[in-house]
Amino acid sequence: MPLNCGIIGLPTVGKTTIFTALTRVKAETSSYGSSAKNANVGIISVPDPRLDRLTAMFNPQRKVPATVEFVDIAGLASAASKKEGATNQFLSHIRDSSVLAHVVRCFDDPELPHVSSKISPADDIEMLHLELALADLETIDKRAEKLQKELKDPARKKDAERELAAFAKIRPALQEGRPARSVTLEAEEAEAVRRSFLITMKRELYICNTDEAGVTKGNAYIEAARRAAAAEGAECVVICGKFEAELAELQGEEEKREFLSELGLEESGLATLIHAVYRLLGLRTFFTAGEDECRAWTIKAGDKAPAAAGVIHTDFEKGFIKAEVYHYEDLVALGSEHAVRVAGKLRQEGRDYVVQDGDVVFFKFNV
Ligand SMILES: Nc1nc2c(ncn2[C@@H]2O[C@H](COP(=O)(O)OP(=O)(O)OP(=O)(O)O)[C@@H](O)[C@H]2O)c(=O)[nH]1
Ligand SMILES: [Mg+2]
Repeated sequence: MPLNCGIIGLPTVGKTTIFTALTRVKAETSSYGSSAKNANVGIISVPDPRLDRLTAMFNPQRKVPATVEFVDIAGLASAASKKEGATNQFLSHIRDSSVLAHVVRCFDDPELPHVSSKISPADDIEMLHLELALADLETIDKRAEKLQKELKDPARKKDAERELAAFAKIRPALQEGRPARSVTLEAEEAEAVRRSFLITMKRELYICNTDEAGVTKGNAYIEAARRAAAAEGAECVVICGKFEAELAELQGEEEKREFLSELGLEESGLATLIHAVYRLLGLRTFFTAGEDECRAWTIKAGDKAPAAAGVIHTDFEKGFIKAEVYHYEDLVALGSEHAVRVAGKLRQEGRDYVVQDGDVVFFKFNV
């Protein structure tokens, strides 16, 4: 299952513009709230210079980067929350996301009215959070009824009690419009509450959609969004949707670099965003490299060798025997896989080995 990032935000803040720039999937932008429309889905390759280097060394038939799926979800205004169908659709797309990228409007454009009378990132963030918190409150209330019944079943009593204890702590936060993830829970409560799939438990990062001047010099809106993000310990990425859309149209790498450097940028907003998503989810990349294929794979920090093998194929995990591992840096330093072997940098690792970011791995398994 690919890592999935849901793009959320109020209407007409530039979600679809950013989505299209990132994924190059053509989607309809709007000048009005399009809350009834379906979500757009696009898969992007994770840019990774290490994979480029591996490909140059192994000269394989295929180069396969890691991927992230982006889902562009139509904006939800509080007015739209009264239209039940639109709200449910909006919420179900959010439920499917592994992480949320919350787009906040940080540009002025008199031609393009904002849902509120004025542009205020802090108020916008609060408005959307309130909607999500209300949805979770509803989930909690429904689930609590079910858990009351489970209390009578000795086999399920303990878990039900833990989940209800978590609800008791989470409910007051939600009532104030604060996300469930901001509440401190005991480890067992946190584990139990996972079963209710609360939206506001998902991690969130912010995308300030700004103009070209905003990207290079910043502005008061960005500062306000940054403060709101910092208050919850969240990351904040600054992107110019319009600029990224133009950048995505360019074909050659050279041309792109020039375009970026004209604005004094090193990396496109896309790369910045993906790296932020990776950090947020604690993701790591390992590689498989050979003559037929060089490929980047995504795992979670702390994943052990069998779990990493399972990302490639469930059979690899089931029949895991061992992993042959060396590090990308050693390969680059020594120049070839053969040299890595000779230098004794290729190790045999077992089930308990925690795969590291930048490991090049060959799995041995039997089925
Ligand atoms: N000036 C300016 N306009 C932008 C920028 N990004 C997007 N827009 C414009 O804002 C309008 C709305 O953009 P969309 O990308 O459709 O916004 P959205 O958030 O997907 O809107 P909904 O799906 O209706 O919620 C379009 O006319 C875009 O061209 C930007 O950075 N600067
Ligand atoms: Mg849109």
